[in-house]
Parts: sequence; structure tokens; C-alpha cells
Amino acid sequence: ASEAVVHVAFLPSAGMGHLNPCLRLAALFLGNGCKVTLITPKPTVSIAESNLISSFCSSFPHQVTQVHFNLIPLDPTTVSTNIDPFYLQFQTIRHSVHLLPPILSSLSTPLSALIYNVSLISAVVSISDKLLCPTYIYFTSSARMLSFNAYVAVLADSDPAAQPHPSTFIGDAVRVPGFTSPIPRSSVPVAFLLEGSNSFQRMIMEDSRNLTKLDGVLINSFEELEGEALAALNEGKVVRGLPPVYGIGPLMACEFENVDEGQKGSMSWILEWLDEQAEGSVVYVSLGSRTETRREQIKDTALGLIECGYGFVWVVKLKRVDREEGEDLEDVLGSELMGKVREKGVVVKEYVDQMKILGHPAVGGFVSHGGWNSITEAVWEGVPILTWPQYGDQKMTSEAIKMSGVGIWAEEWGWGTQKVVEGTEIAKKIKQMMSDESLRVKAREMKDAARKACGVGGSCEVIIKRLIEEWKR
Ligand code: BUP
Repeated sequence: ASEAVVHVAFLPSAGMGHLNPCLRLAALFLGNGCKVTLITPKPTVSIAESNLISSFCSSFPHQVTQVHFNLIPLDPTTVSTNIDPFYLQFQTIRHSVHLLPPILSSLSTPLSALIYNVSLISAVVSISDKLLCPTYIYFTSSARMLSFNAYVAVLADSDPAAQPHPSTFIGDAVRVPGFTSPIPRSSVPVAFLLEGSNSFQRMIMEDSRNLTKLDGVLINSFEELEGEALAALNEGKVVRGLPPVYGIGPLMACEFENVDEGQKGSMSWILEWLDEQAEGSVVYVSLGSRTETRREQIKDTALGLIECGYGFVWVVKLKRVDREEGEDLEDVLGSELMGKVREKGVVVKEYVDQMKILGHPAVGGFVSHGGWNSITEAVWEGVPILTWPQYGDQKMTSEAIKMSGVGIWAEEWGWGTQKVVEGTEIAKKIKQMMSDESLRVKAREMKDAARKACGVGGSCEVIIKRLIEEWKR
């Protein structure tokens, strides 16, 4: 008899930081002979997401089925007008999740597993008895952050007098069991600490309690990068009863991610410019796909980059969502400063092929917001990192990077969304990163470890094979 087909469904959430790892994970399972169904919430928030989904589906025409998931909009009277559109999409998907069981049960091949985004935990747990297959989340941040997410409900429940919102029970620092260094209150995502209970906090608490109901957690990390956190999670030190946490990373860029035709112009121009620069002499600067750089900060960043003395590729996001009308960079910087910037480096406002830039031999350092995908991509390429957290989990990921030795964190800069950092300060930190030989050595060692983890017989392959075997039973 022919072997049963292992059929895995993937449900991503909003934003490239959530879609990229989902599709990279799906590509790994495809590479191991699985059939994949990609459930795509519609409409997407950004054009970049739509492009990537189309490219993924057309790259695997025989192995991937795309299922459109038409979302039910939230009641507009309950939605605040200045809400982050990506966060709004998380809520909309959660609100529409009850539509999934009939969609999934109508698939022609029964599902072996559902792997879905971390932002949907409680919503999917509430329908999991109707799904008839094991359910896993893919976690989009560090194992350190996962530990905090898992522990926060324990912390709340251990103090019956505490109010339900974390600002009341998170003191100066959180000591997560199994960790040598505590998580300072100042590193905790701001949304946790807002006074009063808000919908984000309620979601986090509910999700934290529901982690034990999952069949497993797939995380873009690996032993050498975050050994302590992965061990603490899997040995039951953080929270008893957690399902296995599979450090399946680093998840690597795939062919289907090549940027679309419209953007090839600026990409080939960046690569040509990089080809002319000396090895390790260029700084790559990008504060992520969801951070619109504040206008007050743009000029100082330009001044810092000019002063640092290194060449640079600088990606400036002038709008949060790429569908919106945007200004010209020259209007923001002024023509004189723009001219000086262009003499020393390259500046673009388009979405770029980040992996190609990080993989170029001329790139010797990365100024990053600390988005976990960006971090693991730099690790894969052995590029030292300077983190400049902007919001959310990014101080926590900065801690993980600092502890692993592959990067430094500009702690005194605080949150990038709250404080303007002067050009001279930026130049100083870039010079520190670029001239630190120990960082370079550690980054190279971590690159080797990353490649081993993803190579033949490495941790990634072992985990995929083990899961596939389990699902066949
Ligand atoms: Br911007 C940008 N090109 O121009 P993170 C991002 N990316 O390929 P985020 C590009 O988007 P969260 C660009 O390689 C990474 O895979 C980048 O994810 C890619 O940060 C992804 O680094 C961005 O996790 O998400 O998007 O700000 O808020 O989840 O940290």
C-alpha cells in the first residue's frame, strides 16, 4: 500500500514578521515530502504580504493548496481609530476563527496537523475539538520571550490579590524559573504595563494559560543561540505541563522570497553598489517591516550614518503599511542632506530583499530593531548586530542577543518610538559594533552553529522527521 500523505495546514497572521517564518516553515515540510494547505486570511494588510503569498503558492503548484479565509470585520464602533492595522488584523482573525472547522473538514485530504500563528492561541484552542488533528503554534519571537509569555499567567495566579493586569504584579524584574538573569521591568513590552486591563493584556493572559493545551510549539531558535531558555522550557522549569518546544531554527530564506518585478530595480542597484565596497565595510540599517521611522529621528540617523565613516545601506520606512501614500525621502531629509547621504551610502524606502543584503560579503554590521526574524537572519549570515528596540518584544530579543554574544544593544537609547537619539550617539555605537573583534568572532561561530543546526542530521532535520513520524501514526 502507498504511504499515507502527511498533510499540514498553516495559518499565518498579519505582517511580514509573522508571514515569513510561517512560509519558511511550510517550505521545510514541503521539502520533506508533506502536502501543505496554506490558509490565507483575506484581505491582507500589506502589499508585501500579498506578493509573498502569491509567490509561495506559485512556487509549489502541485504540493500547496491555498484556501482563502474571508475575515469578518470587527464592529467599527468598538475599534479605536489609531490602532495598529497589523494588531487589528490579529483581532479580526481571532474573531473569525469559528469559520475554520468547516473549511478544514472540506479539504480533500484529511489534515495531519495544523500549525498556526502565536497571536491566535486562545481563538484556535476554543475550536480545537472541531479540528480533529493535533495543533501547534509557531512562535515568532525568542525562546526568552516565550518563557515570559508562559510564565506571566503563573505570576498573576500566584498572587490572588493582584489585579488581572500585569502592571500590578510585575515588579522591578521578573525572575523566570530556569533563567540565570531576570527580565527587568524596563524590558517588558510596554503594552503589558499600561494601567488598567486592555484587550492586548487579556489576550496575552488567556493565551498564556492556554499554552498547555497545545500539542507543541515550533520556535525559530536553536540550542547554541538560546540553550538556557530552550532547556528551561522543555524541562518544565518555566511552567509545568507545557508541550514540547521545538527549536527548529534558524528558519532560512527560500527561493520564493525573491522580491517581485516592481522592486528588482532598487535591489539590483543596491547589490551593484555593495559589489564595489570592501569586505565587511558596510552597515545595513533597517528597523523592521512594522516600524514607521519617526520624522524627528530620520535626520539624526542620516547624520550619524554620515559621521560613522562606514558605507551603509539604509532602509527607511516612511509609512506603516505599504498601501498608503508615501512622501519622498528627499522631502524629509532635504536636498543637501540627501546629497551627502548618497555620497556615502544607499538609502531606500522600498521593501528590500534583506537576506541578500545580509548575505553580501561587504556587509559587516546590522543596525536592527531586534525583530526576531531579522536577528536570526543576521545570525545565519554571521553579521554582528546593534539593536535599537522600537516596541514590543524587541528589548527582550535584544537581551537574548547580548547574552549570546553576537550583538550589542544600545540600552541607553530606550524605546526608539519614545526618544530621539542624536547622530553623534548613533555614529559612536556603530563604530563600537564595527570595530569589536570579539563580536565578529562570536558571530562567525554562531553562523557555523546555525548551519550545523540546519544541515544534514542537524536539529532542524531531526525535529521535522520526528514530527512527521508522529503524525503518520
Ligand atoms: Br523592512 C524589511 N525586507 O525591507 P522581523 C523586512 N524584511 O525582507 P518586523 C525584508 O521582513 P515584528 C525589508 O527579512 C524579516 O524576515 C525581514 O521581520 C523581512 O520584524 C521580516 O525582523 C521582518 O521579525 O516584525 O516585521 O518588524 O513586529 O514581528 O518584530
